[in-house]
Amino acid sequence: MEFLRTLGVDAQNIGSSTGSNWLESTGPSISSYSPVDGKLIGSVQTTDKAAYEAILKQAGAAFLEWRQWPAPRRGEIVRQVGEALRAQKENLGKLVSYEMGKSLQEGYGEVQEMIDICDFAVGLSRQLYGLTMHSERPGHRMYEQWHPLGIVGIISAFNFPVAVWSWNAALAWVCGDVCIWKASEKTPLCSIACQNIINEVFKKNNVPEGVSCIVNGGRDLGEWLSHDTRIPLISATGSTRMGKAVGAAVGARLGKSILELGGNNAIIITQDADLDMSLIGAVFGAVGTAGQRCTTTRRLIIHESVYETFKNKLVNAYKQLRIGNPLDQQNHVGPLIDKDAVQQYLNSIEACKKEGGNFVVEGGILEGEGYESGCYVKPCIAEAENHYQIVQHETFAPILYLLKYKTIDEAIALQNGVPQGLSSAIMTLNLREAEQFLSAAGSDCGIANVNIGTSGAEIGGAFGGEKETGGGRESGSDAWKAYMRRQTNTINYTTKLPLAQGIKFDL
Ligand code: UN1
Repeated sequence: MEFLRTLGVDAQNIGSSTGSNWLESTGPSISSYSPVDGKLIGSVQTTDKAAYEAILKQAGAAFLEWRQWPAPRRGEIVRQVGEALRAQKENLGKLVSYEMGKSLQEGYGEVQEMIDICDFAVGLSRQLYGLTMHSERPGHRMYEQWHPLGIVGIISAFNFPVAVWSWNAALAWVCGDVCIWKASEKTPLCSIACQNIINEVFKKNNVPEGVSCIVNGGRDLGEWLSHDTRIPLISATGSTRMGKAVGAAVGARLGKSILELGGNNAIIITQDADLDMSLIGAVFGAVGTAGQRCTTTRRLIIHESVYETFKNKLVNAYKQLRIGNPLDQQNHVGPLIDKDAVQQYLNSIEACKKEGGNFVVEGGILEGEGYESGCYVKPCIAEAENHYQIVQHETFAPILYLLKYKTIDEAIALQNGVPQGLSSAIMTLNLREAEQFLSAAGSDCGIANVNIGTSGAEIGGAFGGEKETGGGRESGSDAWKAYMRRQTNTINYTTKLPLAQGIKFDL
């Protein structure tokens, strides 16, 4: 496969890097098998303690230099990273699709998100604004500045193996920070490919060695990063269980963290919804990325008057889904990431049945030609109740739960009645319902949409959610502020020293 060679991931790779330097490590190697066909793609060497220490040292040294580059010049580097990604969109999109298993369209879409965040960050590099405040004292000026923070540790998940890193890295770089990225051990080759792509840009521009580092490995590496006081900010994406461990470790040393964890996203389909439009949003939301997005639609909360009609539309639509090799653009749905994920999918179906769930579209593993990897499953739909334990839980698989409601208050309560709070949506042409859903008494999620599904957020908005989703925000809006330290400056240009709050203090 030509794209593997072009991206430099076809052979045995070393997995630890400070940029152009690939470090020797004695760590055990991780083999990356494609869920598409079960074949070995390549392998990486995990980072051992010595390589980790060398990386931390180099990153620390790079920061001292990089923080002094003017932000717009750092932006220029990120602009060139965006260009390099444009040139490699096809290859990198294919690798994402092959190593992770999402459809090729979604693989390209993921690289497009990387390009978009680079463009966003370039503009941002001239807009890292602080406020000017009016001092209560005469002849004083008060204002605030945003300064670079230091080393940012990025822990990313398998489901967005390249985009989530770039949301963090592009912002961190224009903010003057340096990054150490630990990719998921399920998609390590994506991290090698990205490092290879940006290395050329960095070398050409004499960017200090250490501005972009990668480490590879499992839980150990995550723990080293989380406990390391040399890393002021950890940005972690993944399960709530992982996030609680990272959040506790970083919190115990009073570091900062951005946590982007599980979702249990619902679409409310009201009696005033455009049902055809709702159908596309619901089906793409539920089966896209084989149900492995944080923003995947897991629950549909449907008004009783349109419940049967919409259920039938869904059942028909599911019959038309083509499941198979995601690199073949005929197919809508690819495989799950691995056999563990398949087992969890099966367990969840069992659990749902035990609690009384009624499957209107049955699930199951696909077998036979093209399905040899054992990771292909059928997207399924169950009528269920919100209080079922399994409905309260995020299963990273294409299982969709149907819930019925009578009043909009009840629908909003169901939508909010889960431990997670990432993405939410309402399908309605009724202004009152839409506004109620978006109000302070409406959806409790970080993302709330009207007449759009739950997945497929643009990079321009802040991305993240509340409750067990972790509370962090990445990507657009003013998410950049988390990557900098705020400094309040007060300057006295008089010959007197008046104290704040009118305090008198004479010697
Ligand atoms: C994730 O699943 O971790 O909104 C991120 C979306 C994508 C990002 C998902 N833009 O579905």
